[in-house]
Amino acid sequence: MSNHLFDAIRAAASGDAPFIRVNGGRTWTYMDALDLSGRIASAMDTLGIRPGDRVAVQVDKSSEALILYLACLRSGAVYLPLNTAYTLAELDYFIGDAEPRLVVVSSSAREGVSTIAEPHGAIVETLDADGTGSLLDLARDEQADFVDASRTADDLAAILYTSGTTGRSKGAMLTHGNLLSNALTLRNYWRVTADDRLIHALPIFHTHGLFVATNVTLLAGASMFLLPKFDPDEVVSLMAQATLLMGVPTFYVRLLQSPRLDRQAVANMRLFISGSAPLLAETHVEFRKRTGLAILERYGMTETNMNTSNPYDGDRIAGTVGFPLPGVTVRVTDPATGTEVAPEETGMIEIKGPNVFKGYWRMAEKTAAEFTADGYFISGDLGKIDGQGYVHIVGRSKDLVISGGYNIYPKEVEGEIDQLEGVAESAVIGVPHPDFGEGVTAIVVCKPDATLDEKAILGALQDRLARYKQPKRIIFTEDLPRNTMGKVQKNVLRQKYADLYT
Ligand code: MLC
Ligand code: AMP
Repeated sequence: MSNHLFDAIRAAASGDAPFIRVNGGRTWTYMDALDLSGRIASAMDTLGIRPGDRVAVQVDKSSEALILYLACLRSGAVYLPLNTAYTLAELDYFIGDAEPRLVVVSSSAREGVSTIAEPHGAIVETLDADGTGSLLDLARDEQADFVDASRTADDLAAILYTSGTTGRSKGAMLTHGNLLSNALTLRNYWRVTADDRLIHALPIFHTHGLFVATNVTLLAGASMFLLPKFDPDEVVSLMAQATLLMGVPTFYVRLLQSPRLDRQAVANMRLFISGSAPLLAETHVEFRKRTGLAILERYGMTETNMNTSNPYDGDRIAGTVGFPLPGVTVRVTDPATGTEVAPEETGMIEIKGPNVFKGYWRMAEKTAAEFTADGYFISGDLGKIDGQGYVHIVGRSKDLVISGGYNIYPKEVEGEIDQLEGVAESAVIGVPHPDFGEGVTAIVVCKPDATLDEKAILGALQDRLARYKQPKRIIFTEDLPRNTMGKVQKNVLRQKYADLYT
């Protein structure tokens, strides 16, 4: 029997080497993680979880939460992490769509989540940030020597939901093969070894913190300082003991605000990596001036894992996302004709390789629509490949805002605002924001005689949308600019409000 991804993780693990270091707390060795993941997998087996069953997890970041991910790999379950910011209303959809057999939440959320999970036949167990909870109570009495489920490269390891540009959120199905191939490629490209110590300050419910940061660490037999969240002061303090940081651009913007960030502070650090959103060239330049180190920017997506990376040895060029990773093919096509364009010309970025996902959960038509006839995934990102082969991302054809590395789909926010009494219509856009990169902004047209204000609209969105999706500002206007086809001209609005947050 073999388990495609976990066998590789097991092979890279050296028993008594450290895996997770909790600042001011416990250090987990690889052996500790194997032991607990075995017990949790056994507990899930006792609960009736079988290979292919979905396990939805909405818990605070902790060592035990990462080990639960490993337990799912071992039991053959499909890991389905959910942003802790999601409201019950949002959770209801994910649970209904994915039909998980088990839902793991913090104890404070158990009651509320049970009311939506149990009607779908799911069992609800708990796991808290301090490593306690009903799931671990069950695991304590179980055997650690769990026999890993047999899983091939093509079997699902995880489903990560990405919001749809039109309509419902889509569950991106990622296989054992997708995750292993990408993690090995990144490990080699970025030269990660057992000597590396990563500062892990990202959330663990997205590709960046879960697959890029965690799988790469595991496959190198390296270790990580696991922080509950990003705190610039704590990160600067840890740099003396660490070698690697992976972050979204907001991390680097905030680190630059710390007077403690200088050459001395980074003397032990080998590599700073940025991704999930565009890193401003000025951030790259400023960081280099302060530290002497060039941030390495890479480009990825939930559906594809990582596609491109600036080089480890060669020039890391600000404003570019580097070269296609080994084994990944990136091409740029004319969105109207689908034919490949010449170097330096802008078009749609398309991707093919072992990193590309299997499809959207129970959405065969949507999956088919996002692939070309010759098997490339259509990213929705607009870009070009320059004469030296560096990929540049110049825009997006998808209506998407990226704020602090989180994706917000305007259609979802507009849908909530448009339902409110007194709203005639709305347009949600992203405009430059000094901290989050883009700030979610709603332009609202009220019905005649309506008495709505910003506070009333924001108040109404509280329980409907995760905090990071809620607009930072609401602007009222008489009407929305439209083209001759009647389509709202968001580019006009983005220009008009470009200086809102500066
Ligand atoms: C928090 N808030 C945000 C926000 N994060 N608002 C907009 N955008 C965000 N990203 C809200 C908070 O709820 C809070 O609301 C207020 O803004 C200020 O919060 P904060 O304390 O400043 O936020 P903080 O907790 O420090 O979080 C900011 C952050 C975090 C940047 C550290 O958002 C983060 O860790 N982002 C990483 C996202 C990520 O991992 N993306 C990878 C996706 S994978 P209030 O109530 O106080 O007003 C992917 C593929 C790939 O994209 O290529 O990697
Ligand atoms: P997600 O759906 O959360 O995985 O977000 C994927 C999207 O993030 C991509 O399609 C890009 O639009 C964006 N993205 C990721 N990395 C970068 C980067 N380095 N520069 C610009 N955009 C990026």
